[in-house]
Amino acid sequence: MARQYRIDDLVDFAKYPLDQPNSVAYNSAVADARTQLQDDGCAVIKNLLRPTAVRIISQEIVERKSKTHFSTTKMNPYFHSVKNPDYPEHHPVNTFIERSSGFIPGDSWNSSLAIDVLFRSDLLTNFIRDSLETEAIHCYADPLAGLTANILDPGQQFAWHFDTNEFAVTAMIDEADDGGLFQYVPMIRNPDDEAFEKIQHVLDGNHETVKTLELRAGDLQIFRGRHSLHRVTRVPETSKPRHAAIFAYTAEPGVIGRVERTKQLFGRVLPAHEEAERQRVRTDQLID
Ligand SMILES: O=C(O)CCC(=O)C(=O)O
Ligand SMILES: [Fe+2]
Repeated sequence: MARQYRIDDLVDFAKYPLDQPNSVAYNSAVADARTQLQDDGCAVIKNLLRPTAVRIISQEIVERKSKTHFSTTKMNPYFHSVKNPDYPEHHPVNTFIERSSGFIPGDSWNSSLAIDVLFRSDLLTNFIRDSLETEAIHCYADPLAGLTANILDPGQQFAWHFDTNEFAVTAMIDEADDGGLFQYVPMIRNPDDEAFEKIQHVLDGNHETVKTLELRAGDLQIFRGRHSLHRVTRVPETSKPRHAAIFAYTAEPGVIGRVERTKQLFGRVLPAHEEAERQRVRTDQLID
């Protein structure tokens, strides 16, 4: 399908010259993002999107809202909903919290849409890569989980969890009037330490280590969600819905999500998921 939008229709290049990586403005934006990411695995790029881009993407999301897969379940931070007798009762693996939000899946979009142009833009990906100080990043190859919109309708929340992909980028499109806040605990675990005690402390409601973001429509958030426990707080019944575009990237190319989690998030799997289960590409041994 023909592309209607160019990346500079969507991102204000006067403010963020993604096409001029040697410019002072580009380098100062990258330096700022790097500092934020080094400090706590999360960076907010304020007003990256033009207001018109926010309006266009909001409409793209609203038009596809009926495709949202809502799966109201109680889940642990690893997206499991069934008790595991190998672990104690009072343990993150056996602590289940409501997740009532939903995703519009990756196969709802097409290349004519602004949301897709943004996700697949090499210029934006380069900026994210430079901010993360990494060699290369790749659009998450999962056909459902790569490009999604996270939907929190009034009354809904997204429970504490870890992501399976190394990095995620969120473009806030429609913020809630109240609530619907992104909260996280920077780098609470690492590949050598599951940090179950620290995680349980947060799940028990102790929030000294919790940070809260003030994301506004048009802001971009770069987040290392594999190691930082995070959630979106409940959107009150009185608020308008919260819509965020979620761009998932991986350090390695060709990563596809697990069958079980894909079913839970999207209610179905595609042949690519079954195939990937057989030939798994993973970069760590964390429980999920
Ligand atoms: O909507 C957000 O801000 C983040 C959602 C999230 O954590 C996720 O999709 O894994
Ligand atoms: Fe997440």
